Amino acid sequence: MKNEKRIQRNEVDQYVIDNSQKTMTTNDGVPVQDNNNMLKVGNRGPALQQDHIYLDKLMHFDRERIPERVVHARGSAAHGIFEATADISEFTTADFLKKGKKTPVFTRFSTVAGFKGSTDLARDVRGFSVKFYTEEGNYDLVGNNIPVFFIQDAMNFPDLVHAVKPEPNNEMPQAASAHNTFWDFISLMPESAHMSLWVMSDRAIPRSLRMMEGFGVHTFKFINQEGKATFVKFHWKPRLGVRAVSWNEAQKISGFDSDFHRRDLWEAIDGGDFPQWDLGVQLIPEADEMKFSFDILDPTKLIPEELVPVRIIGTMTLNRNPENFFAETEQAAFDPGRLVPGIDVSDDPLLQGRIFSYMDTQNYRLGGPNFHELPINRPINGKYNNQKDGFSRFDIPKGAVSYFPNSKAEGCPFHAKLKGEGGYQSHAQKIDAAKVRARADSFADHFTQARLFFNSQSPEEQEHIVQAFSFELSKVDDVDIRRRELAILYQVEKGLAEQVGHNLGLTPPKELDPLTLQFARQNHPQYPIQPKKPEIQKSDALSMQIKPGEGTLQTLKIAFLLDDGVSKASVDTMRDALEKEGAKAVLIGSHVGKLKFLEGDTEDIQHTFLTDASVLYDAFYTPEGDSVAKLAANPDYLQCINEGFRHCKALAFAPGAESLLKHTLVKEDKGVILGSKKKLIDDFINVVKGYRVWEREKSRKVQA
Ligand code: HDE
Repeated sequence: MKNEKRIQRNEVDQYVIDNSQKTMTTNDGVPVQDNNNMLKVGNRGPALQQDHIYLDKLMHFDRERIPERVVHARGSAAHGIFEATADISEFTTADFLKKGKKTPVFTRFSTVAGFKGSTDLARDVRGFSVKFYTEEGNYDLVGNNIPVFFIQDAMNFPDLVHAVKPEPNNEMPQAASAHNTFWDFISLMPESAHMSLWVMSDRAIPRSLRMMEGFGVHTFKFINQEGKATFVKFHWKPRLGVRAVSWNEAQKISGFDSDFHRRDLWEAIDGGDFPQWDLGVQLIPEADEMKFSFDILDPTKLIPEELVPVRIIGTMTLNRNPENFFAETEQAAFDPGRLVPGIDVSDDPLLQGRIFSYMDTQNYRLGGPNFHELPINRPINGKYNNQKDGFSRFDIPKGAVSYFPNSKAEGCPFHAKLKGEGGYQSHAQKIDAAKVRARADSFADHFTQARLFFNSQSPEEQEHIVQAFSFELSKVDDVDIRRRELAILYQVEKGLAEQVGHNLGLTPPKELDPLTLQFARQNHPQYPIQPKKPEIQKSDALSMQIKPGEGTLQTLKIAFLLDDGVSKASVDTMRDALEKEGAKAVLIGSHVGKLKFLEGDTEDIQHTFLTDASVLYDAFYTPEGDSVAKLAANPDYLQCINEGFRHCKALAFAPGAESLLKHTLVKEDKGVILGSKKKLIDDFINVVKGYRVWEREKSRKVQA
């Protein structure tokens, strides 16, 4: 059934190797007769150096690791298809964006700071890279799940990364920004204020990779048939909505399942629940380049959707897991400079700097200039040029001619236009300026959009931001750094600085720290520069709060907490209703294997209180039956309920299970669902549609 739903493989997959029914061979294809014993002198004797079969195996093993990505090392990916759904030919000639066109894609999500084996639930930005295998060559949209960035100029990037990575003397902490060097850097760089608010929000701890937005971050350009440019910002909007977990949950998930996001993506695709995102664009005519109160080339700014609406132009569906993590996910080489006709870069100085770094890093990481020939990186339309040789050349170019122009190969390969094909053309932009190392004054307003972001959050979201700053800065042991960062927060929003200050036992300074000012003046000698009046004070699109009627149960995981003796009827009525809504009901008992129902029959279960924990689920249901007495004495059950309550999740109890409440710390509220059959089910579904009962935090005065 799930295979039927899969979309056909693309050409890249002709390289997939299947060992089934094959005889084992060495890497040279020599059949191996004994894969257990080295060649030895006698059966107890020393080994022989002539053992080619052993050497072949170990030589390969010794080289099985390649350098991991300097940033974004931890990632998970999937294949899929992009379908263009709107006619935008007046703006771009990009072939894959022509209405109705379907293009294979490979999409990789990642955390930034942690090493390859680090936890998925680190507080961090998530990478969102999409490789489109278009008929005009590969196009990579290498974005993040946050629409802005920490810095404005690529020159600062290695320093930012050195600051957030584990400290070089003791290599601590792993995959975490809550340490001295990160906040030392950030508190000296007021331009990172906006992004640091996003990273301290729950956007940095997504519920699932399938429930995140994606952003191209920079402004790019669309180029049309006449060579006319239109500025464009890219957005990916998840069909499942944007969801996050709470920080306390995130930390516990890291312990119970550090592959939580990777597993979730894999299992969803494997089970036929293909995640989808709509691709949206914000289009800005060239004439409007300077129209806004901020500079559209500044990557620390977003364009509020109220000023330029997002137009949906296509849909991406991820429908196939990789066959092999290393060959595909690890060897995938993304590059924001990899563009196709109809799309060009803008002058954003961060983007300009990225163009060099990605190509360079792939050359190093993948061992030379032929990484394009790895199956996962190959363009589906083929590549034909005169480039030669280099490490690991897989293709075998034919003939004596590897230069251009030539007559001996009749001028082949041709220039695109000689054959009447489009070919890539850069935007013929006119520039008249001096070469300088400097930054535009239009990049000097660092706080207005940070304030816009904060003011656009719900009270609960704001509270989470306060808690996140408080957590991170409490882990910083240098009071000067704490104070410097508080001064930045004060510029963003007095109340935010005061609340964080309270948690740190400090009064936030009203003025930026002299050291921060000194650094800001390296870029803007007149800093602070009076900002322009912002167009808006609040933008709904920046909040993750679910609007009434917009929530869905699709693929949310609901734990049924039970034990032997549970009533099958009580399980099945709820399970059927939830599954109709697209949710996943998971039975959790005290042992794996056969669960015995009150009615006598059995069901195989996979999950237990030993292997699982409340943080791995979105909501809880306790059915009735003889199991209830057992659960009352089960500390893992009680902890599950208490934690579910703390993390603002919905908790439903069948009428015969309500007595369990008195053993827990739960206080009844709209998320504690009791009642008889239909009402119980309807109320439960309604509350879970809202995802979390965040209001509970306020009423209990306890952080989730
Ligand atoms: Fe990256 N970035 N980056 N970055 N980045 C890399 O490329 C770099 C930036 C992003 O799934 C590296 O292949 C510089 C912004 C993603 O494989 C490296 C600058 C955004 C990924 C690199 C930036 C990103 C990377 C490391 C500042 C959001 C993972 C390994 C000028 C728009 C791609 C690699 C994947 C990876 C450099 C800033 C997103 C070193 C110099 C802004 C999603 O080349």
